[in-house]
Amino acid sequence: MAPTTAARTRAAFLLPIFLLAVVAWPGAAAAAAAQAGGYRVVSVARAGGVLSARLQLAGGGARAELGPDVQSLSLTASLETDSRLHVRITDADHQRWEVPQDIIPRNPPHHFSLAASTTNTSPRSRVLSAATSDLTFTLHTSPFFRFTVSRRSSGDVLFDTSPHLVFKDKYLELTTALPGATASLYGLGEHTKRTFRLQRNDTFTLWNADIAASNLDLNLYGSHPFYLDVRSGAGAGASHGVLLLNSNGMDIEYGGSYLTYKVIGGVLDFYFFAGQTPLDVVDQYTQLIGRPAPMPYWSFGFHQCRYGYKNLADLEGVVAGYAKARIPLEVMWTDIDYMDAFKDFTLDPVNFPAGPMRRFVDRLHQNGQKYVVILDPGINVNETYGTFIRGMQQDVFLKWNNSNYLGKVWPGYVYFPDFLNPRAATFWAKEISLFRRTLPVDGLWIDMNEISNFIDPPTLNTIDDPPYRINNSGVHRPLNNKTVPASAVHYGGVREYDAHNLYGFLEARATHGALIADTGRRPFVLSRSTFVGSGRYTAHWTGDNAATWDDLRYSINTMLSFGLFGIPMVGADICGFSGNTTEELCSRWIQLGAFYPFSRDHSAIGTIRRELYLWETVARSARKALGLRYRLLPYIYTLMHEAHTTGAPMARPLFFSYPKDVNTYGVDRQFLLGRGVLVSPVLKPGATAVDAYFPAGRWFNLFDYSLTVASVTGKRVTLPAPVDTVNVHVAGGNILPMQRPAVTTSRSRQNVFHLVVALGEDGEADGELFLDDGESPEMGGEHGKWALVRFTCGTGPGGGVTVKSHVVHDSYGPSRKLVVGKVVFLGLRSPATKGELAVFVNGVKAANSTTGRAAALGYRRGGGVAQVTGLSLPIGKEFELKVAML
Ligand code: MIG
Repeated sequence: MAPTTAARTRAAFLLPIFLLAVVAWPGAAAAAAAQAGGYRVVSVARAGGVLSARLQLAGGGARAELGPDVQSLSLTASLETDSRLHVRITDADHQRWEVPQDIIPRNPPHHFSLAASTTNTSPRSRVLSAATSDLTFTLHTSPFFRFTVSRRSSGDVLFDTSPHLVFKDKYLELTTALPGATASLYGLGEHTKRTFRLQRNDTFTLWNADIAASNLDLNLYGSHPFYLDVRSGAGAGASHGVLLLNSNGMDIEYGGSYLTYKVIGGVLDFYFFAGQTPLDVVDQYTQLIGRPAPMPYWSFGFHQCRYGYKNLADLEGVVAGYAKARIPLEVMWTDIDYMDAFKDFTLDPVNFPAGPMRRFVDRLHQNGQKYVVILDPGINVNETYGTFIRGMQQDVFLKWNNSNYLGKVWPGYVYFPDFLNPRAATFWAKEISLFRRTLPVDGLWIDMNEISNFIDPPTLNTIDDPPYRINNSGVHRPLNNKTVPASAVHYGGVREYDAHNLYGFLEARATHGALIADTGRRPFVLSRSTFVGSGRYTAHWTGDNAATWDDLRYSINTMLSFGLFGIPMVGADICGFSGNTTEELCSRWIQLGAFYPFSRDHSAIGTIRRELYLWETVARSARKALGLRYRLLPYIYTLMHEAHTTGAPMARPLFFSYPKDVNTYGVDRQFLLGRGVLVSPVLKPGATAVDAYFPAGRWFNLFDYSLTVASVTGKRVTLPAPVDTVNVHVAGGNILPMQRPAVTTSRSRQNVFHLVVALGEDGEADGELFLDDGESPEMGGEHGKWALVRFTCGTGPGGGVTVKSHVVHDSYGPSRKLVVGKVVFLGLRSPATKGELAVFVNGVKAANSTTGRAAALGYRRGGGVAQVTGLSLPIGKEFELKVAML
């Protein structure tokens, strides 16, 4: 891959540069450092909507021990859309590594879509702004170069760089001031953190590594140099996002009042997303990096995995165990145990023989269940192994010192496919296709793709060990630690040093493409390693957690972070991966894990088994929590569609729905599924109650429909949480499409729909339902067959309520056969007792007939629950259902 061309436009309108007295940079913590480095603006130009400047090193430069400074830099700033500002700083005279265009497609440096203009607000600055953009960019020219990004509507300064800019071949440093306590930051992964909101005085290292997620604060499997900044104070909730599009290793230091990027390569390529709601930010972010891949409907069922299943009989026993316990099992998985000597695309002839395995998978399929297996990237160096032979013939492996790089993983010595090489994707697809002829697996799990290596390659030069050592593994380990050498060379001469963090992305892309080509269906890929934009191809699990109460809690932080990163299909190993779980922990874990977007039980070899049917309380918790998950599947799947079209996370922090409520900014022991379903799990041993925060409004318990809270302000409430119980509430204002559950999703999909209408204080509610076959490659879109129905509910003057459906789109045949059979109203205003309700369907009073047997059931004082049953309202036909108070 050739790096993109550096910006070279020369000044069209040279401006005189006025050098004035030093004006102290507001970021006090780093201001003193301004003397140590910095650049002067030597020219500024505007061409169309793009502001360009040339910067010249001032003085002697900084931190000589990290190498010579780049003398001359070029900067471009452009408002690429109404909500996106792009600021790029690079070497003016030499090309440098940048994230390839085919990984994150983006505008050429001088493309612009907004008619932006520049103004001289003072002799010391130039402002780039556009009438339709809330973001403005200011280039400050004196005494040193720096820039600010502001929000026009509020005057808020969002990004405010220090004049201390360092730009060397292998070290870039830039600091921005932050307003301290009024900025709440989220993102910058992947790490296991104690809190979801980033804590000050912390360093975030990004360098993909096979480090167990049970380790706090270390660089883990993926790299996402993106943060969301939510401001409190006046105009609370105004949010913006910042991406540093850079694949090199880096440390990001967060000091509360500043953020410093220390990056060992690439360019300073910043994107600012204006928001200003958190949902706007992820929408704008995923517009750039790519929308999350649609996941097949079945992938929202429950998954069971383990490292250490012994043989086929073991797998069969697990499948039978779930059936017997009446706990839904959608997908059975197998870890590396199935392989012959851990070689990809082979089957252990003794324990997992091909014929019986094939019949096992066929039986799963007949039963509406699915099968997924693991793949590791390393291909065993073995002259009798077909995959290896073909890989050699096609010359697809990663190079080092002019031969294939020899690493070591489970199968022993391996070569790694170089997924930057287009031939590697072809090779990989062919192997997957061949393997699927033996065993028609439904999805693929790609592990160890950081790349994980059991040997530490030697450190030969300053590429393997650059002058600035990022805080790899928490102790500044060399880059090569437990991975392939940074001096390894990819296709096109690309150094592993630059592309290291992209490997998981590239393997996920190749695997996704392979599955689509081979099956013609919507792929399911689960990848451990990810980068910016991986959500286009893959789901993610949080890696090797431990069976501890802390890791149960931290799983929420990582899940919510991946929602911000555009990878909404995420979950943690339920019951804990390493160590021995306990009945109580496993019980609480399935209560939480039933609401992870990706819900899978997984465990490590040598630990005690933890399938959900093994303990009575775990089984009870599972039936209850997964029962609700399966009832909510139409809602969850609709969230997938929303994620795919707008980037909205499926599991969201509370502030996504309540950005004005600053009390939500630190909440990370609860989360929302979509807009209005609040999950408040127990995260402590021995607890039979849970302290939960409820933002203002009404909240109804989704298990018994009782009104738990109705408050005009946010409220902390202690909720009962007996051992088999998780608290899940719906906020007033939401209509949830639900369906009668079944043991598999293919069956639950055929069942009758229910609508739960949770009325807000204003007597209104709305919601939507997306439906398609759940497995076509496209979800929605121009050519797909799908239905989108919007539901609204309003309250009339007499207290009667009317639900209307509005068919937004319908090219999905079954939508006219699938029906709503029941509508449950929560929070009806005036007391209704049995016999006092009249139901009208499409204006006609529905008698006790098949079209509408009306009943007011389970009415409770304060709750106002009324249930209309016996309906048969086709999803694909508009309807109006009125419940009048007589
Ligand atoms: O070296 O395949 O994170 O889920 O069970 C360990 C065995 C390799 C790490 C994965 C884990 C998986 C395990 N793998």
